Amino acid sequence: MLNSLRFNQSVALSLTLGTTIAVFAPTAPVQAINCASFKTQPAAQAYMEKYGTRKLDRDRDGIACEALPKRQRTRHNAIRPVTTTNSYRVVSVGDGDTIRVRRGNNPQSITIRLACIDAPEMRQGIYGEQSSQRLKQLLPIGETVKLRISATDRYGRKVAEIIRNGNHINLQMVREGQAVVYHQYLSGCGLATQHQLVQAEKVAQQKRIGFWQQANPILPKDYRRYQRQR
Ligand SMILES: [Ca+2]
Repeated sequence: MLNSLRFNQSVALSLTLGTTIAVFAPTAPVQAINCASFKTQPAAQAYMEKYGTRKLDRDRDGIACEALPKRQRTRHNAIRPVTTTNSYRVVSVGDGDTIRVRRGNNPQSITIRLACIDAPEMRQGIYGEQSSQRLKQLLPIGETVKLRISATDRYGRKVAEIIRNGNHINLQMVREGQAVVYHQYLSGCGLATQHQLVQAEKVAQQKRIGFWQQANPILPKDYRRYQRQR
């Protein structure tokens, strides 16, 4: 009787172990995901949008694996204008112009590129980290924000103006010299906001605050171009 019980326990244990292995084994490859796991940048982007894997975006600009080949630009991945204003919750902050948000109880978060502004790159001296830190203070995790989404960029990020408690965050970042105006993409914001952004940048430059403290500031877009040419 005792032996039979032991035998049954042993069978039950093996079955449990067998089941455990069968359940957990398939998840192992996910742990090893990195940029080498994808053939194209859009494929890596789609994976990151779904699972939020940080390893795919070490410079925290919301673009996964920028070194991977991009598919040819098609109507599908060109910038598409869409304008909606809705409430979202902050999930995380990347660099000074990128965040992730979630709408309602939707389990999937989306990447947002702040419209009309350009924050220093994370490798641009102390200014990239400072800008990211400031955006984290302005947009604490879990807070509700309103987004005016104006487009989807070619990396699949939503381009948006962000309002928290009536404060226009994109404009605030420019006021504090934590981001510069992205003049070539100014049309992503409402007309009144465009005017405010340009004025705010002039004042920040004159007062030499944040990024404008530098004797010879390199605009983030120029910094990225130099990096690409290296
Ligand atoms: Ca990136």
